[in-house]
Amino acid sequence: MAAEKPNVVFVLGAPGAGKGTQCSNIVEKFKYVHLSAGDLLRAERNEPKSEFGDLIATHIKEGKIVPVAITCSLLERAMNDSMKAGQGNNFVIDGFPRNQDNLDGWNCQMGDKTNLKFVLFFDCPEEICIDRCISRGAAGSGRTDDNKESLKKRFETYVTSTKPIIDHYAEKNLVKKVDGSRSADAVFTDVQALFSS
Ligand code: UP5
Ligand code: MG
Repeated sequence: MAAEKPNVVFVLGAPGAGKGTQCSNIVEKFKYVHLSAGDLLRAERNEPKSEFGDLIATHIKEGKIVPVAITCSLLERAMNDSMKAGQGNNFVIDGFPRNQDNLDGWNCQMGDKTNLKFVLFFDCPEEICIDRCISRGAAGSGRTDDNKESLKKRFETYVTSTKPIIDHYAEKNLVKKVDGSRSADAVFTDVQALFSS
């Protein structure tokens, strides 16, 4: 890890709330590297040599959260690779931490090595989120979890496991909440204001 601690913004919200879309916007406009925990897990799942491929595949399809040791190691490796490649040390970490196991694992492995700036939370009603993911699936996203059955489970997991983590950070005054139900451009106007301040 570099001498200067990397800055981290966690980006949380329900499935389909717009985390990935807005992280792409953030990277275009600000000096941030986007690390999507979900993308890293999907890449690891597709790696023929990975010992975790089957476990990750099942967890994603069932909307369950992969054990933190796997996710945290993927995130740490991606951060190190990115810093070695000279891409800077500001990271938006998308879709993590999403349960208590994630939070504890991150704090233990990465807490002292990173500087958590804030948590960006996209608040968006379930019906809108589900419509977005179903449309994305219908348009050929290829995601094994963009179907009604998986989405029901993803939402259950979000409500029971991830929302308490957002509440935990809110208690520490670390959450910046944005209404994610509007157009992507309108959402980004608010996001920009947060990153510019
Ligand atoms: N869209 C986006 N913004 C829009 C807007 N404002 N108006 C209209 N449409 C909008 O957007 C979703 C869709 O909506 C897209 O088609 C987009 O164009 C459109 P996106 O930006 O992708 O939303 P996002 O919140 O990123 O939705 P995503 O489906 O990626 O959320 P999830 O949190 O469910 O997915 P993730 O990839 O993070 O995780 C998938 C699974 O991996 C989890 O269920 C879990 O099994 C596993 N996982 C872990 O186990 N641990 C982790 O740490 C992370 C993931
Ligand atoms: Mg995403």
